[in-house]
Amino acid sequence: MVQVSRIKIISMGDERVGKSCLIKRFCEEKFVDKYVPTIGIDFGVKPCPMVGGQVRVNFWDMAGGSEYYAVRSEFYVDAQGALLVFDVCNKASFERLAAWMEEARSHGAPPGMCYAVCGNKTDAARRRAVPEVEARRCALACRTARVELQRPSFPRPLASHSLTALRARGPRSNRARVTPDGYPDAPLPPAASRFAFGVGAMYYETSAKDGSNVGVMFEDLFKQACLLRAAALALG
Ligand SMILES: Nc1nc2c(ncn2[C@@H]2O[C@H](COP(=O)(O)OP(=O)(O)OP(=O)(O)O)[C@@H](O)[C@H]2O)c(=O)[nH]1
Ligand SMILES: [Mg+2]
Repeated sequence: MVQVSRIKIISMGDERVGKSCLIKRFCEEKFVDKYVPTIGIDFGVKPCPMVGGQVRVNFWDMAGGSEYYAVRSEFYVDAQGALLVFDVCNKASFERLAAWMEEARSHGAPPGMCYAVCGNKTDAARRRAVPEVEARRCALACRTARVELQRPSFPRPLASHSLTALRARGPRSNRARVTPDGYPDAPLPPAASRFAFGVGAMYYETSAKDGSNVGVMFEDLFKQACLLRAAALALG
């Protein structure tokens, strides 16, 4: 496979959902309670060890406020991966996920860009307004929308964990109804769901405050982003 030396990761989602805190947690293992809004875009670099060598991860952390719509428009192009974040205590931020995907599409995000949909602030369980099951269903819809945007000219093999999960689920007739990461009763035809799992959009319940699932979410996203970049480099 072509060696990937750098990937571009962007953050998407309404203001205050915790995009900057997730990145800070991953890069610096820190959490700050005080809200410091991102002004426009913040840029950061983190070298990350990956199979095959070190990869330079370029983070473009976008401000979520609607007043930054025009500023954000330039940063979708050439991204391989996106954190698509909502606050599990803020239903409106959840309901705007589809609008964020549409913004990405209309501003030139690559159709195959990988999404890690994050339901953030799970530490605040008592204030939770979006049940996990509902969030997982919506994330699956994001996946499906993304798959429909793609021309499957270079379909990728299923991720190994997806294959294991599909095998473990038993008879073929049930396979499209339960996703590898536990989506219930996904109303997808097998071909679409197989392709969706193969391209690797995922849902994670995260907390930038206590660190839950932050590392695994970024690692999975980087792996998918590296595959996408390698495919793009191979195709010239
Ligand atoms: N309880 C809790 N609070 C969080 C968590 N993540 C972020 N916050 C708080 O939520 C507020 C907003 O966090 P940010 O990371 O600045 O949000 P953002 O999405 O980057 O916001 P913009 O830059 O305005 O788009 C801050 O007060 C954080 O301390 C979390 O996992 N749990
Ligand atoms: Mg921010």
